[in-house]
Amino acid sequence: MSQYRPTLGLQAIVDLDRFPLDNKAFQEESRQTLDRDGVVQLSRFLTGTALAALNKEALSLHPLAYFTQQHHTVYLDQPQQQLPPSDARSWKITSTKGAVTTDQIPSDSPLKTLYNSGQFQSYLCSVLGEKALYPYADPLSSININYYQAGQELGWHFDHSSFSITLLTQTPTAGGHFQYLTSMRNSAKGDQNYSGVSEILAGGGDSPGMLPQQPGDLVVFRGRDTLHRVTPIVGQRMRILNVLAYNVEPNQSLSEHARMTFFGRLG
Ligand SMILES: O=C(O)CCC(=O)C(=O)O
Ligand SMILES: [Fe+2]
Repeated sequence: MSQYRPTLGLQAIVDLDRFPLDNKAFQEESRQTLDRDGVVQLSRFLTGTALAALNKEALSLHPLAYFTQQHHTVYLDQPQQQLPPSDARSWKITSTKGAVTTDQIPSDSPLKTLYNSGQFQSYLCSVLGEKALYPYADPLSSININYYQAGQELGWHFDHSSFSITLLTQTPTAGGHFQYLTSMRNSAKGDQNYSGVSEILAGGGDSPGMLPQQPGDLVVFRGRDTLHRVTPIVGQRMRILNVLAYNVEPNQSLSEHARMTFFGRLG
């Protein structure tokens, strides 16, 4: 027997009293924080009802997750073995996580309501300084649920994309900390900062900042020039992170190579 589940509207998903998404002053405050820190964290953004629904959904979809382990550099390239082992271009980074894709998430999921909400997208546009945001043209990449199990991690890296939007719904038993160091390269100017990045990989340099994330938090993050990682998960409770991915141009698909790597299929 199928269970009746009322579709939640935006006001039932987001705490709009604390986070008035269409308020200009609130948008401006978030934009300034993002520009200054490279990250905006809205603590307990989700209502308790939405958080419980999303966690239940993520746990029920977990058997469908595709798990991968990758080796790459912080720049997401293939390690150049001919360089000295201490060089950031040869230093091998490991990333392991599982992903459930957009097409596997029910159409009435609060994740989809939030992702498609005009009010939410307008807020993001004003915070990010973008005119419009578009979903991926392929059926897999717009919304993903990521699972990090015991021992899994995302090693130090820079993102290809200029921004990411995530919603954490479950913290692990221990570990799984999001750490970051801002302004560790200047990709717009082609400055990869090999020496500074190599120093961090060797355990030196500045101590990274840590984002103390709680279930229900929304994070808007600029990861292209900010070196970041998720430390290994410890214990049996998984870390569960929902990723809302948008494009700034219409009709874009995630590359076939990336889809095969992260999802094991194209559609
Ligand atoms: O899991 C996270 O919080 C960050 C994920 C991340 O950095 C990435 O997917 O590139
Ligand atoms: Fe990242």
